[in-house]
Amino acid sequence: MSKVKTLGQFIIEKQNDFPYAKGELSRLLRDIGIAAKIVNREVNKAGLADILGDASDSGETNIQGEIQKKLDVFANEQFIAALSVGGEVCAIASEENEEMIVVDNAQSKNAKYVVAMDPLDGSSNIDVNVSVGTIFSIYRRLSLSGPGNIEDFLQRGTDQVAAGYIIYGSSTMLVYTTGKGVNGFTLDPSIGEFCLSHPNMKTPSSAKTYSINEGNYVHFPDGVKKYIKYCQEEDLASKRPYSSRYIGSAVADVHRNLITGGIYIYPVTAASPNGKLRLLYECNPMSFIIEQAGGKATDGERRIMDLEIKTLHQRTSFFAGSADMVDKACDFMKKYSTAEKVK
Ligand code: AHM
Ligand code: MG
Repeated sequence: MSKVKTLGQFIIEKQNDFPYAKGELSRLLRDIGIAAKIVNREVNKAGLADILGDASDSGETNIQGEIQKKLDVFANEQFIAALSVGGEVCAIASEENEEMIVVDNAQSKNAKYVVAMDPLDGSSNIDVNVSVGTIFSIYRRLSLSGPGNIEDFLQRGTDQVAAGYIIYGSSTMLVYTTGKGVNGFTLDPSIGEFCLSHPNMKTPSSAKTYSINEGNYVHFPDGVKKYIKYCQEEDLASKRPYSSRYIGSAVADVHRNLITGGIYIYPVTAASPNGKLRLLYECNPMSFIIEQAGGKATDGERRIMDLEIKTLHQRTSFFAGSADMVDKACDFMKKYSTAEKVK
């Protein structure tokens, strides 16, 4: 008997852990896995096909004013299509769409979930063969029936039913949680299946990697500046100086730090006075995973998953990773940055 356990087998095996709507959440996760395989196929041949570059000659931009790459568009379409026909979702929120996408078709009549996603995060890395990712977050709808509405998305991170990411890296992995630990699956291209490779992932409470775009140093809050200096100081007991590792794809940076331990920080900066990353479909799902793996995620002061959410594309500063390291960074924020600077 093969010891390989596929994502599909694992989901079914674990579905009794789900608080409700067992078969439906299983099917939804399966739909995400299928879309991920299709996106993976395209990401992997990005250098071969004429798919690199901006979405249109005119430089089509998404609602945050960033240039969309063709693969962003492709990934967005694939996930929306898979979730729409899957029948378990009544609305989708995506980084690439200003408004939520209402799913109102025959299949979605009894849908109980909404999905928020960043279909292709780190897209500036596509052109240079560096890891990118998909992030997703699943909520139970609050509305009772019919198409979903905006209130269905404006729930706190603590209300997430499941969350995960796919990293299209040197291998492709899907990592997810339903609130009962974190499990990682590696895509075996020879059989076309995600196979359980990282059961019950736990992140070390402390480590020696810090990940931040230090090019923005001059614009960081004082607490972050002091924390970076702390990371660079020599101290044998705490194994400092730490190593600096920054890929520029949050999924890849968070994934590495999840496995080896470390801290990822995207603070407020002059260019991003509210932080750069989005609460709904980047920070909340990654925070759910990190916490489930034993780590912590804050905005420098408050737990990310407790933050109130008012808009789909709301941004926040983000300090996430090994618990002791996040605590330390927050100590520096408390000591050297006024509350105004981190809000
Ligand atoms: P994106 O969603 O437009 O790709 O932006 C999010 C990305 C993160 O993946 C990454 O950590 C960060 O932006 C990098 O930003 P910067 O280049 O400012 O360091
Ligand atoms: Mg993104």
